[in-house]
Amino acid sequence: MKEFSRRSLARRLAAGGVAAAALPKNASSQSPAPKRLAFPAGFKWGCATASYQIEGAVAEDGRGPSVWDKFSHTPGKTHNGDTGDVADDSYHRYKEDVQLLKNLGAKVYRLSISWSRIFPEGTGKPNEKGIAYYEKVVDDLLTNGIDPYVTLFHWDLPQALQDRVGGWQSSDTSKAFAQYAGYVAKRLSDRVHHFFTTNELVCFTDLSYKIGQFAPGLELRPALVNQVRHHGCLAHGLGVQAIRAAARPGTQVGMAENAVVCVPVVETPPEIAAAQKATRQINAPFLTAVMEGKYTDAYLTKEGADAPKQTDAEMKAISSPLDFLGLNVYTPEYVRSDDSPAGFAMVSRPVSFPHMASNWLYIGPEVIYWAVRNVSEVWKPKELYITENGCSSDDVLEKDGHVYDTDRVMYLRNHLTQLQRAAVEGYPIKGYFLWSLLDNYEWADGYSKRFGITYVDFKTQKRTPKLSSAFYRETIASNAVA
Ligand code: GBH
Repeated sequence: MKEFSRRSLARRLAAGGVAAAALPKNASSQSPAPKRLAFPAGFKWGCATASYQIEGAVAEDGRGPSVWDKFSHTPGKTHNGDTGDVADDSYHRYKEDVQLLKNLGAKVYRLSISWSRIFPEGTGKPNEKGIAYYEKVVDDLLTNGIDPYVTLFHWDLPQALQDRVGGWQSSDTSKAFAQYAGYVAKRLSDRVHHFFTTNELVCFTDLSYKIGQFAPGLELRPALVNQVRHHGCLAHGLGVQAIRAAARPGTQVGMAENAVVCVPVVETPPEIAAAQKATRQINAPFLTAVMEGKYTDAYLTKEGADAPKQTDAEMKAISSPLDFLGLNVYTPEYVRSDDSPAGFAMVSRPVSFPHMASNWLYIGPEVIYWAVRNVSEVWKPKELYITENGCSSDDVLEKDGHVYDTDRVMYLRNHLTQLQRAAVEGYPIKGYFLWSLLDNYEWADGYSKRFGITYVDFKTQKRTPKLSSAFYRETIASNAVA
């Protein structure tokens, strides 16, 4: 495996780098490393992936189809008609991928489980081969000193549930999720100590049932969409209860949410207050409901007759106390104070606002500081993790065998600098999962967008750690921003 070693990278930079050239004549040829911004001792560094994006092996060992199999095989739905049929073939190459993590020095790894490997029909009889696969992966991680963090639902809903009950249009799917979550917790909680219920409520509800950009690709009317959102929240809540009931004592439960991150346009008390008001309002159908056990009056009033139908028992389940909260953080939304009753206004982005290779991925590194701080101050969660952060880049595998993804390093370095700021200010941030370990199947964008710190040649499945891997390894080794 060709990769940057800590020493050879240093040599390369010293030989040809600007720093060496700028040194006074009598200085040593090795310029000292800048003082690094340190993270608290024991900070958990890792990477994240998701089952459909990396596994492939879609028809193996009894796996049932998911909505993404059907959607990606429907002409016109994904870039170039790309599917996750093979993806990174991690189903067969997981040992190699665990070694990539080990070489990074990762302490933790966030992986997701494919529901339809465990319950091919969504409910009913579990498939022993499905659970056996994840037992193998988890055991290999543990053997290599890496603590697995397991996401139970990263969008690959069993197609059988879509066909039988309309997927997230029915609370039967929320109940089916709880059964599945409880079953996995029972089977794996002897070796997995952290579970996430759902990944990004807005993506498998709004993007999937309102905008139709993600599987199953529906465009429902507002009342139905609000009900879908509610069923997503309910799946999370019933899932928390089912995991607690089935898992060994001490098992920690949380969720991974991409709450809209409201960044104050200027860091002054009135603007910060506006951003925090916005945080509650903008996330009303999702994280606010989970943290507060009710939909905000503003949300219910705005939706009127289209508001979700709900019961007290459901809202109680939805707001089950969590051991930790995971935040997937990518892009800022800027907020300012104003004199409206809401007390805030969203600020639109100038056309010139910079973004990464994905058009939506606007770069505002302070987003990660404000994600942690707003959520901490508004809801006071016990513990926080960044469950995803990272970016796409138009990576090129150079003739020398390396990928110099300097833009990704820039993105990561600046986000980690802002995360360190939150950590030293004392917010309860415990760890960081970089998205992603590998280039992978980027949903509707297919293979056109690479998010990995490891380059994957999708023809040969050859893995090549990029420059950003060397950056991340150095960061992990020093527990400080490299
Ligand atoms: C996360 O979603 C996912 O959890 C992960 O699976 C994914 O690979 C990763 O981020 C990178 O995308 O095309 O303008 O309509 C992040 C949330 C939702 C952001 C879909 C981009 C499409 C915006 N994503 N959204 S647009």
